[in-house]
Amino acid sequence: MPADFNGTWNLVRSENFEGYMLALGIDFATRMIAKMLKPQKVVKQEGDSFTISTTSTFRNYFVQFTIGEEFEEDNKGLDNRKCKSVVTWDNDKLVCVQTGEKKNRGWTHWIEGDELYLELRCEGEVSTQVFKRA
Ligand code: YOG
Repeated sequence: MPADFNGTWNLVRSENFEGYMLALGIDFATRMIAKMLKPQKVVKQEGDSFTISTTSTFRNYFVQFTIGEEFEEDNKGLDNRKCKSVVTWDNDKLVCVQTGEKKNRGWTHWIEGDELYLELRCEGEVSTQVFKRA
């Protein structure tokens, strides 16, 4: 029985988001705004089908996927690159590989206690974001 990520989650802390944004080539002014944000995630999970919407006062991002099915991801409003993405289960972790111009790009979600974790990877940088239920 895989983990249940359903719910509304608010960012409570993060590590090295600056490094991750630098690896993505996000400009200084945008990074200054982005690092102040406290985004909210709404995860809807039905079996192996997911929608994740991430909203903030600055930009919003929405992604929809089914486990094991590669999809074209357009990172509009983020770094604006396109990539081919696929999400799989690694035990109770949700692992996304984003193949494109940037090496080693992807993310992993998992739940630890009452917290939702998101590890963001790009090139040599790793950022961790932690969310709590709203
Ligand atoms: O989440 O892919 O939950 O897609 C990554 C920001 C900041 C915009 C956030 C807006 C990357 C300016 C989404 C933040 C930095 C900075 C709120 C992470 C790029 C631009 C949208 C993500 C996955 C997994 C779902």
